[in-house]
Amino acid sequence: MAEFDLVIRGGTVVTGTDIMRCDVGIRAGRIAALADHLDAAETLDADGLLVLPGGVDTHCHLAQPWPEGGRDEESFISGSIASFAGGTTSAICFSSQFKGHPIRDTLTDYQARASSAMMDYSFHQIITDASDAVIHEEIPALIAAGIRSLKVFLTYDPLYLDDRQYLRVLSAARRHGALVTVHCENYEAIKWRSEALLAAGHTAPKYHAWSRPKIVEREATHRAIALAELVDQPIQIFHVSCPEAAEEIARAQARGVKVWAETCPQYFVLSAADMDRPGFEGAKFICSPSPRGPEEQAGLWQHIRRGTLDVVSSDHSGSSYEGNVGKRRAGSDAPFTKIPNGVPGLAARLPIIFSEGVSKGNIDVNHFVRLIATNPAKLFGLYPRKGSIAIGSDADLVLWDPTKKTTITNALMQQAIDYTPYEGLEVTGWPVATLSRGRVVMRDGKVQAEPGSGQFLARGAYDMIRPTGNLPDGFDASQYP
Ligand code: DUC
Ligand code: ZN
Ligand code: ZN
Repeated sequence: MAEFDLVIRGGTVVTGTDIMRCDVGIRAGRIAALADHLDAAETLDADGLLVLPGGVDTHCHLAQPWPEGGRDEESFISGSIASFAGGTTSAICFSSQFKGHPIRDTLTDYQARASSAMMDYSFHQIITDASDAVIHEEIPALIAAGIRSLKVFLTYDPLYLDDRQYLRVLSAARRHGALVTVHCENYEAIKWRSEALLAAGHTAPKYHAWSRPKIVEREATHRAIALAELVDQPIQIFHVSCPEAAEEIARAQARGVKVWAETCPQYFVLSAADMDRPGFEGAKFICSPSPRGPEEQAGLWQHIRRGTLDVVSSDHSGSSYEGNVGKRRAGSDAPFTKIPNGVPGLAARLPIIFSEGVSKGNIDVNHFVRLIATNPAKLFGLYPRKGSIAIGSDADLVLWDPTKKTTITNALMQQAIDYTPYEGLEVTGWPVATLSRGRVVMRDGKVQAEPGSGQFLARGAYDMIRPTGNLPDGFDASQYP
């Protein structure tokens, strides 16, 4: 009997810290050996290719229900196909609570939808209503069930939490052991500016960026951190779009606050100018925070190199451009306030960050692996099962051609959403095969996997999210919510 089920032969294995020319032996879905030469009945030739850990995308919206009816267009099946096409093998998506309703009203249905996934997956739980029952009963039950991260919005109707409600969520997370992830933009400031823009007749997509300048993100980032510091609760700031917000994070990190931060591909290759394309086309680029400009893009790379920003996820959130359920839901001349936010990026994430990062000399290949796989896996309690190439880890791997030049098209993204904001972007570096727990699920762009073959990743307690014990005056208010 062969010692391994499959051997990846002759590639260059890259982890978050090391580069090794060796074979990878896979047995029962896990990495069983890394060695000079391994024999197996079945081999996959990786000569000339990099062998990377499968991407871990800790921020994507799949089949997420909306309070006003409907749900995100990308299903767990189409989302898995896009993920495998782009070299991602695990994702954390969002179970949403509707204000005034218990979490369980939406969670059971969401779990049923997710069970069709082909990639491995977990959930963040969005908290929109910090009621006593949610704080004292539902959050502890969720955490016990392996959902170890909560998401809160400091803006967006009807998701937004005020500061007191946010504090209640932070303190519940501290008591029971979960990470809190935060969407940071100032609710009142955006509302006020949007009303003023509309009153002045400024309704086109480009005014989306005008309604939420960098200051509203910087202010909310500062506040999110300050309140987390008050409670001594670890947090991750989602989708940082500009160096001004990153500076707030860097200052807190320098004080020893447990705050981490992600950014996304859209903030490196899209800009506010894209929302000013002719007609309604600008709608394709509307997402929040807004894409900025070349100066901010350069500033974000600096914060990546400094380590302020240590995760790049996609924030895949899709609404098709054609038809009447996506970006045109409120009509083709809808004001920017009525155009759904979000851009798709599950398949584009790795190619864009490799190309803009490694191929253009902004970061080295180990840093790339840390950003797209190792750091997100560690921060969300999936490591070492996910996020690295090590004995005993799941054999989630991407065979990567670092020199292949590709022009991104929506067909290559293999997603349900009918457009990509990256259409025509040239990238250097492309996935040629993806393995999920030892199964070859993508080869030369062809995805093959059984719906339902993905596994739910229940997450237990882990060190990164333990509070520091540094309370401003020693008083642990989280015991008295
Ligand atoms: N911003 C988010 O925070 N989520 C989904 C889409 C978006 O643009
Ligand atoms: Zn968000
Ligand atoms: Zn999001």
